[in-house]
Amino acid sequence: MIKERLKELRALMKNHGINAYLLISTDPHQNEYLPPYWDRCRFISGFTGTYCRIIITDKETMMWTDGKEELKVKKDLKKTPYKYYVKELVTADLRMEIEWLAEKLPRNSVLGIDPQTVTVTQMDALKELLNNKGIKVKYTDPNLIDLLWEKRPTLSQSAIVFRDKKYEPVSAVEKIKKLQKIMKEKGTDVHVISNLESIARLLNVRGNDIEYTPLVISYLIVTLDQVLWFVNKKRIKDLEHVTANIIAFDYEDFAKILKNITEKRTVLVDTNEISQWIMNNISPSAKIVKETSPLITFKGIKTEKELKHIIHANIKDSISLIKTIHWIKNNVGKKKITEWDVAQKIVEFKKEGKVFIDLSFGSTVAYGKNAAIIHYSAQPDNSSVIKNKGMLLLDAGGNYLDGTSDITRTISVGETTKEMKESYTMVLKGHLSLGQAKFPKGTRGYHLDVLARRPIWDKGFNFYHGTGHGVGYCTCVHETSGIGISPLKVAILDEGMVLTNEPGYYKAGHYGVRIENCIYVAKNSHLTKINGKNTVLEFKELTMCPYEKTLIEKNILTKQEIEWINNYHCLVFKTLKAHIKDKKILAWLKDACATI
Ligand SMILES: [Mn+2]
Repeated sequence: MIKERLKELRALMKNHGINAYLLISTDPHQNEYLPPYWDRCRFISGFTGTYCRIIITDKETMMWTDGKEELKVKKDLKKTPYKYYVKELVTADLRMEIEWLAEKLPRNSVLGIDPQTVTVTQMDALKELLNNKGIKVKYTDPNLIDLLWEKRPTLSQSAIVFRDKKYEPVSAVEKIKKLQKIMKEKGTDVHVISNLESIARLLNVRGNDIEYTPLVISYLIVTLDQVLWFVNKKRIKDLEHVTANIIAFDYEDFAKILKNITEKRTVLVDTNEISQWIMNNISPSAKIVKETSPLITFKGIKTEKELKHIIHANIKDSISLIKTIHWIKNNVGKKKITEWDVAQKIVEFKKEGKVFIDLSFGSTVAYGKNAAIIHYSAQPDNSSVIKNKGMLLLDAGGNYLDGTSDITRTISVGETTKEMKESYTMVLKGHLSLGQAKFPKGTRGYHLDVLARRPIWDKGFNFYHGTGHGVGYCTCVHETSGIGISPLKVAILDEGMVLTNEPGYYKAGHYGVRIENCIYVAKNSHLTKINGKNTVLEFKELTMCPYEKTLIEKNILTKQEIEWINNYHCLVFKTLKAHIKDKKILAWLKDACATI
């Protein structure tokens, strides 16, 4: 089937005068997780993972993916003509892909690209790379895959939810006014928005258009006196909500109206967010102002009231994981439990939490050597039996009306080796060192990355994923605000930001350890100033789940680290005590949180 599709695509390429076609696993909104409607990479390759880039030439088919997809890519591409490469570090540019392409094609060849799947920033870099290699670009609109895709899935038709005041104390009207004021100050009069998380947070709307991500597929154009929302109008049950000069248009009308409304206007665009296709559809008479969207800050910084909800959502989510761990510890070795069974239990316990919507991503339940595969996901027909020996890694999160969460715990399910304990303790040291950091205002995510990595580097190891990512508010588990802790995250950390702290260590073929808490940035309560001037910030814990005491090698911890662990465990028990009704679970938790 894949071979047939490739044959058809190559015929189309020939008709369009294209020598190679580039496919990127994203959509017109630059989503990380795609609705099936836009999963063109899966259609043309059979790849079921999330991240990939594909180049198809007349003779070859090549895919690039990242470490967390290694297992999937191996399995999915087995019976296809695809070759693949697993990247150690994922970057936004396409240097590696273009270098490969330049070796395969003579100069003056033409590369076809769907301009909806690249941001303006990516396209600028891509043009330069291609120019250096003498390769020309041809935009295809529509995407060539769409022309041969029969029985294509449809987009969500479900009703759009307008959020309750309880969760959104600041109304859409107020937020829009604030945005318009900023636009005016910047001397701009139109702002074009394609990022779905920005639209959801600005308009206080949610949907279920993408698995695990309660967003609404739409575009938004904000002018100084109007808001134009391009969305499937049939999905708005109660048009009353669409007030305050918000006018709803059909999604398909976006490009046409964009061209008209931007005529001779000054347009604010965030080139890291909007696609080249949007840029191509702005009136040529418009003056373009390229700047970070003010909505990045709107999203990234949670208000005090939002934080209160987020704290509550994280308590519920922590309890669900505690119940899962308690269930595993009570049943392992007594009856047959597979990774898949645990994944089902996770959902079951999360559903007990009030206003739970769905998981915030597909849970990872990885036993033994499977945990060395980052983001491994057990399948119903292919999942390991958990024996009462070694370690188990659990990474799961939920979306609740009052917040989004993400927790990882590595637990012991029986006898463990000294090496495992040392590895666990090494990761815990990194996790504690970052979590306990006090830093001056102005510090950026990448400044702090070394804190989590140092204890791991000291042992001659490293981990190939980010140390932390921003977490949304009933939106994306990987927030699109650019916040995070990794060498690539440059955003300045500020009060009210929610992110994760998740160092790890993976020994291929043996085991994996990751410890992850959701945290938020707050003013430090003791040190108020650095050098008598700057505000001091710190992280506060959102996740309330004990570390695995049986995996802690106390003799390689410092006195301070032991104190941090004891303080955290004390806080966990104090916070959760009133919320846990089951006496057995409460007794288990008390023990798990006892002083070491
Ligand atoms: Mn995470």
